[in-house]
Amino acid sequence: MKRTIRRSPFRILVPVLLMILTGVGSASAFISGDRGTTFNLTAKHGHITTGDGGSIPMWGFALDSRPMQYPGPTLIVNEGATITVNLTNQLPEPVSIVFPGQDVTASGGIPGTLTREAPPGGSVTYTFVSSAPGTFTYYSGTHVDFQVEMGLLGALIIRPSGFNEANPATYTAYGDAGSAYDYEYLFLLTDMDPRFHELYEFNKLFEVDTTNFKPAYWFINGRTGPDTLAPANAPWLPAQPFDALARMHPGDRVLIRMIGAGRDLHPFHTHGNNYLVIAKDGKRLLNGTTELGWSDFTQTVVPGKTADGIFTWTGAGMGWDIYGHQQDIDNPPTGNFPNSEDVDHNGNGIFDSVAAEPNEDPADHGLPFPVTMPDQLDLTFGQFFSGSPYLGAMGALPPGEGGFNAFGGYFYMWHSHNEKELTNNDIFPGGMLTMMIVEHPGVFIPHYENEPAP
Ligand SMILES: [Cu+2]
Repeated sequence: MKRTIRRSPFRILVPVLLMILTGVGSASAFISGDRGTTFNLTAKHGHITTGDGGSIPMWGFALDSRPMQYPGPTLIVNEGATITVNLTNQLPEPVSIVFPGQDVTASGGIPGTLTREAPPGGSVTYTFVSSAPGTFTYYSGTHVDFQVEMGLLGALIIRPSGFNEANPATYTAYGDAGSAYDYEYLFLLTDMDPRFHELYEFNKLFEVDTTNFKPAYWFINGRTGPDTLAPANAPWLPAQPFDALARMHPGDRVLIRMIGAGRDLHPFHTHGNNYLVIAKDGKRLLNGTTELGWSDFTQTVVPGKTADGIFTWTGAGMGWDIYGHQQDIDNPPTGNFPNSEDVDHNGNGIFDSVAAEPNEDPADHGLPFPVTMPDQLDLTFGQFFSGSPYLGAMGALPPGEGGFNAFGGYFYMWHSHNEKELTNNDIFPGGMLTMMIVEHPGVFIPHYENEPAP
């Protein structure tokens, strides 16, 4: 299926240049992580970057010989496997890992309060059987108030049996049809009081009092806004490999996995639509086959807990045809186009589709855009508006406006609804803030790494 939106060369060139600069639109549409049954993690020192240009000393987990990362590697395993995590400690105090929800056997190392620990320079091994699918977290079980603050945490995702990454038709979170999805995204939420990190950097650990917690940074997947929108593995964020940009088409079922991995709770809020909460703490909300999930638009993401939601957006209820089918926008939609029902409204040789899109709200099909667009001189635009109100279409914008919207999608902010958390050290906007983009059905969004475009 070929996409052939007609645009002037100028209108294509400017967005493409800005995409290269910003990376928006090229983010992963899947959860970046490490697959396997044995993981060799090292607890070590490193630095991360914040959206206000800060550099924060951190402790974090690294896989094999890779640098420390924040959060730690996302461990993606299959249901029923025996998982081994070997932890080596390069930090100046004992470190351990707890895996809430897993029945863990620890061996080696030294005894600790919650589990066995790796002493400085030493190691410890944890094994467990990944007995049930779901969204889980892992974090340090030693000196927790400080070590979690410093970054010793990560996500654990257990795939249900029958899951095949290369076949999106097998995608479910919990093995049942109610948890089936097209795309999945991780939102691991953390917070940070940089003063503790500065005291550590200046060798004043004895002055750290974590009861006096005043966070100034809030993270999604280890990044503050606007870095959340940069691509996964962006070279300028070497210790923060995960993006947090969600992309979908109208009608797609999108699994959102939320993890409270910091010290504070955060009301994570989706614009665009409600979603169905289908699981808590890796447990599917079912009574037999009866769905116990509820519809919501804000999830209170609590430290140590996880929640899963299924989000869908079709444009239903907008009150106008989001594809502009009866308008002359020279925007050929997908499929067998043009066909007999399509019309060249203004006779310029470019056909406009009249047929409804697969997930389109029939009540809105063909309805005109309800207002007259104000004159451009009377508007401010920002960087996310394509210049056209129609999905997948681009329009003219004044010089310097737009540019972050490569495919004429609709942008919705997904963010902490504690508005203070939308800052980087008191600078707005930033913090726990990212975007969801609804893309035209013809825009290719890969389901997995290196999926070939059709
Ligand atoms: Cu909002």
